[in-house]
Amino acid sequence: MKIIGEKINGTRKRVAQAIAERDAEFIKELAQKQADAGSSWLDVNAGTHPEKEPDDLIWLIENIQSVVDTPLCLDSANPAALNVAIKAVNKTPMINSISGEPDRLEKILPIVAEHGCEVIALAMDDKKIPETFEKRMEVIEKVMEATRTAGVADNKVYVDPLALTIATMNQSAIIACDTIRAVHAKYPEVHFTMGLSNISFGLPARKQINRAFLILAMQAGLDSAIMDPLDKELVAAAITAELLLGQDKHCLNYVRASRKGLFE
Ligand code: THG
Repeated sequence: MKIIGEKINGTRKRVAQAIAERDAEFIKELAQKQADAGSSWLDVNAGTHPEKEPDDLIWLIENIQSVVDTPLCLDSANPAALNVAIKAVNKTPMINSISGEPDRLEKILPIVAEHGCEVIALAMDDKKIPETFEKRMEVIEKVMEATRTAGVADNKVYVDPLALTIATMNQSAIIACDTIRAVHAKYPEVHFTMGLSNISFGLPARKQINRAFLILAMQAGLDSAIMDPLDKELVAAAITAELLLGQDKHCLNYVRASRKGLFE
């Protein structure tokens, strides 16, 4: 289970404030903590207006890279911002994201192909999220046709089945898991990820829901998630689920986590 640390996101109030005030120390600390907690990538989302986004992304990237060497996951739908950001990174980043939207495929996929990036592919098009796993699968088939044509290997693609909140969509978790299973059956090399906490939006005790959902989705084939790496119980759930799914040879990772006090 690979973690994409979610915390450097300008849609969060405190991060928006740090970006506006150029509070570098706050961002560096978020980067350091998430890296120390075992993140494989750090998501970077400036969450600002398109005109400000390139400058803000560069500022974030430079500060993050001054303290950690964890690869970044550039979270933007803005090709201009991505084109600028990609020149500022020290390591090949993951791009978050493309989708079935023709505009994104035309403008973002070439960046991915040129730089050999990993890329998150959302199971939606033109801002519409299909309501059945079959329709999400159709979108992903279209996206995979495009990534293959662009020369992006299947194992560089991370499909995001999109988990909408269970508060308003009773079958949301099931649909996400079914989408993962269907995509995996047809494209066995493809990876999966998702914004885990979407599932619990609008409900109390969200961490409880996020944790149970992570385990269900891992059973379906989820192998990475955009999540809070500082939530110890969530990380503990991931490591334990991995153990039970036969993904932890000789139980080494589980035992190491236990020795480090993760389960206390
Ligand atoms: N899929 C993909 N990318 C994504 C998402 C997705 N990027 C953005 C988002 N969804 C995932 N990232 C976050 C980042 C932070 C929080 C949630 C999702 C977060 N949420 C808390 C909350 O909502 O209560 C706290 C808010 C706060 O601290 O202000 O922190 O689905 N591909």
